Amino acid sequence: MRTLVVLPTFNEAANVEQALRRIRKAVPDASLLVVDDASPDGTADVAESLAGELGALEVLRRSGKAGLGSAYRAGFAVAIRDGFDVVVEIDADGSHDPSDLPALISPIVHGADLTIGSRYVPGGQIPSWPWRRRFLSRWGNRYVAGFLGLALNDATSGYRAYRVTALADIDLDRGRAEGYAFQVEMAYRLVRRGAKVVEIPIAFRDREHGESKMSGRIVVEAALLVAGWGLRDMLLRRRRPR
Ligand SMILES: Nc1nc2c(ncn2[C@@H]2O[C@H](COP(=O)(O)OP(=O)(O)O)[C@@H](O)[C@H]2O)c(=O)[nH]1
Ligand SMILES: [Mg+2]
Repeated sequence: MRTLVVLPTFNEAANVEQALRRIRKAVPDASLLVVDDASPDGTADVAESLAGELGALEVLRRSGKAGLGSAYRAGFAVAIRDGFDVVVEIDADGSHDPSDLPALISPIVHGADLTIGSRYVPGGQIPSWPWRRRFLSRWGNRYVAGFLGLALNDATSGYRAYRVTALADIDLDRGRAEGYAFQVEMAYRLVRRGAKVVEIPIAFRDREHGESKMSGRIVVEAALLVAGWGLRDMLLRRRRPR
C-alpha cells in the first residue's frame, strides 16, 4: 500500500522537525507532505531542509492561512492525483504519537475505508486535559453523534487514515468546513455512503511548543454546521448525500 502522510502546519517551526523525524521512523516507506499556509515563523523552510535526509518529503506552500480543512483538501487532492492507496492525517504539533501509525494504517489494508484514532474508546486517553476541555470535547462528540446518527465515539479526531479510493468518490471541493467540522464532515459523508469506519485507541498529548490555532469561532462553526447537516438530512430524508 502506497501511503501519503499529510501534516498541515501553521507556525509549527518548533515542532515540525521532531514530528517529521518520528513519522519517518514509524513508517519508513511512506511519503510525507507538509501543507504549510505561509507560516511567518518559517515552518516550510524547516520542513524543506529535512527533505534530503528523510527522503520522500515534500512541502506544499500555500499563499496564506486558509484553515485546516482546506489544507487537508489540498493534501487529499495530491494523494488522489499521485495514485496513493492510503492518506493519513496527523497534527504537526506532537499531539499524535507517530508510533500509532502502523495500527492506524493496518485496518485500511484489511478493508476499512477510514480509521479514526479515538480518544473515547477503551484504551484511549488525554492525559493532560483539564476537565473543562475534556467536557467540551466529549460532549461535543456526543452532540455530533446524536445529531447525525453517527455510531462514532470521536468524530472530531484529527488522527486518521483514509482509503484513497473512498475519498476519490467524494466531491472534496464541495466541503467548506475548516476546523473540527471538517473532520466530522468527512466521517459523515463517508458513513452515509456506506464506508467501513474503524476506531482505534490513541493517547492525545498536548503540544509543548507554540499555540493552538483552534478558536471559539471554530467550535461555533462545528456546532452550527453539524446542526445544519442534521436538520437538512432529517427534512430531506436523504439517505446518501454526496
Ligand atoms: N496549513 C494549515 N495548518 C493548520 C491551520 N490551522 C491549524 N493547522 C495545523 O493543524 C494542526 C492542528 O492544529 P492545532 O492548532 O494544534 O489544533 P488543536 O490540536 O485542536 O488545538 C497543527 O499541525 C496546526 O499547525 C491552517 O489554517 N492551515
Ligand atoms: Mg494541536
